[in-house]
Amino acid sequence: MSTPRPTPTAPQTQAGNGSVRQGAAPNPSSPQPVAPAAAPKAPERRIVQELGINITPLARAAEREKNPPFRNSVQAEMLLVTSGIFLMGSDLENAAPNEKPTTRTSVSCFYISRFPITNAQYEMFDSLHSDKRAPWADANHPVVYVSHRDASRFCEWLSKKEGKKYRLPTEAEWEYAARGLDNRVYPWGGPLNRGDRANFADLNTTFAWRDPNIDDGYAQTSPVGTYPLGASSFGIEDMAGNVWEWCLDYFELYNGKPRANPRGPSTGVLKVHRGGSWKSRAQSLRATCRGYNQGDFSSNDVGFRIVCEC
Ligand SMILES: [Ca+2]
Repeated sequence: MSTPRPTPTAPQTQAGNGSVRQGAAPNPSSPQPVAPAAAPKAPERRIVQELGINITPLARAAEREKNPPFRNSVQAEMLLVTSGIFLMGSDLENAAPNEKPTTRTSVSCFYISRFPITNAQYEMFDSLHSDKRAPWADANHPVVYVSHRDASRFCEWLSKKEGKKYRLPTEAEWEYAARGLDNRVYPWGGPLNRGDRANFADLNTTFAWRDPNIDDGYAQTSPVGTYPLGASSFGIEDMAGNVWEWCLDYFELYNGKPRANPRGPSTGVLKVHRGGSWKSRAQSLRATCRGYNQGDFSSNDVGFRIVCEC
């Protein structure tokens, strides 16, 4: 196993290693994108009709009643993300060009795992993968050294095992699960200025781009669930930092046209991953930041979480 470059997974608009612009921390006072209202008001109605989705509070309540959370056969907690419309991408000054323009996007409800898939869970599928565990990692650390194909095969195995439709999250599902209905910069809101929200390149690391003023407790990956205060509004944890997470989509640039349940191009080479990792600076942990790599790429800072269709 060759040692990967520090952050070969870095989003392509960067000069390198895990962030879009070195030292460009998000400004918490920056204007935020306008959040869509829970119940669509007049300006939203046309978009709601255009994207064909019911996002009223009553509809969301019905979805929650119909789709209670569950724990699956690999002991992954599956939490519901209710249908919604959000502004995908970012027009903030510190956003990368590939996060623009913002795009009105609808997503139908889905389950997503509360945490990234762990070593223990992945090894139920492929016991030999234990030989690839990172030397510092125990069973409860997120699995790494898994390619997009490996992650997809895990989903196929689980689907067959349970008779459900598991797959990787689409990039839109991932971003919506992280940002919620109020279009947060980080899953918890923001900014990232303390050590109890996410695992990134903090003072425990030796990277040149580390933040020497924040101690998140880990120099490499951390056990899943270490940062409950970093949960998104849907209760999904570890979305920012720890490991990049493969998404279903091939990478493409946004074009600003409203989209309903987008799945990316039908063909391509580069697969998207999201969320930043233990190697990344805070900037790359923003929920709109996009990384990508070839489907057979694997690294010690790229893992995945799973979606189950409702
Ligand atoms: Ca860290």
